[in-house]
Amino acid sequence: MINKIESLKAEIAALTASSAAEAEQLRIKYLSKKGEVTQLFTEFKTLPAEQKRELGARLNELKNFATERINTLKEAAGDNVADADLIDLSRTPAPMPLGTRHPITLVRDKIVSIFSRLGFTIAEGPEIEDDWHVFSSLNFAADHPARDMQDTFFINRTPDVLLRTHTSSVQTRVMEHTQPPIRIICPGRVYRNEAISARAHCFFHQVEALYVDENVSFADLRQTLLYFAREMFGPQTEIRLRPSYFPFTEPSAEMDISCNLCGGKGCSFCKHTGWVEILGCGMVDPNVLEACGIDSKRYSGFALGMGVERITNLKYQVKDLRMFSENDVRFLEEFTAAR
Ligand code: 2U9
Repeated sequence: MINKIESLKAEIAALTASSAAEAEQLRIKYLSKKGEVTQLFTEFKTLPAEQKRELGARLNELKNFATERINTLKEAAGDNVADADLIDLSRTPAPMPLGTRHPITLVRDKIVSIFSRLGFTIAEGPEIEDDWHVFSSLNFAADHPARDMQDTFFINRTPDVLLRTHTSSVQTRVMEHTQPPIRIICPGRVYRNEAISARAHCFFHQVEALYVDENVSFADLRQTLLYFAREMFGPQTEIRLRPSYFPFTEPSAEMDISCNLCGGKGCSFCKHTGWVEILGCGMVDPNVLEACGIDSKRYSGFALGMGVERITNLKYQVKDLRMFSENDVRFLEEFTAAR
């Protein structure tokens, strides 16, 4: 019996198959009910007990060896006829996971699309900027705190090479080489030297808009804002403007919308006021128009700016700003339906 086992083992080790069908024939020859290896098990039953212990182990080893060897031959042959028969080629394939757009992208695209419908076109500019386009052209005083190292990232500690703190630098660049009418929307990433927390981050995203032409008035600004708020948050949305101050606009205002969670009745989200702040705006300061080569006696303009994270928080109630940059798939997958 030992000799038989050893010679079968050598025989099986030397087997070859040029197709899966051939390998299947080998399986039948050695491992089927009447196969040569299986026959040895039948013979084994008739042996005296004292021989069974050693031979049993060898026989099992042979069976495992034969199974593995023939499977390997089948896989190597590739054209696995038996498997191919099992594939239903008419079956609808399993859906491919498509991924989702990032919530900031979704909201940015929505803001841009609302302003596009009003005739605004997209303008973009560099994230690494100079003092003129980020501060000086925008009427920032020489000692304005935003120019401080504490608030702005300066590259190589050079006062004239910095990461933009707002996308207003894009508008100044456009005004420098374009005469009105100008109607642009500027989406982009901005950087501020802030400690990272649930409510602040060292980078975030803005969308700013600028409209410069003859006779542009505060009424044009207000109506544009009302259209935007209702397209973004629903037709029942009300707006209110509160006086504010920015170096680059005069007069300036901050806009609140009626709380989209409680409908203006008052809840913990709007601190029981019925209103939530969403953006800043104003009439472009004549100094800014002049600094960019536009005649402030002939032209006037309005501008507005908003943080995309803030709008996203209002729309989707995201409590912690850090969620936007951690790329936790469980968070991102919540936006599948909004795709
Ligand atoms: C030019 C002239 C004027 C853009 C404006 C704001 C008001 C504003 C903030 C909202 C939240 C920035 O992201 S935030 O921190 N923005 O309040 N931005 S008016 O005014 C301009 C821009 C360019 C040439």
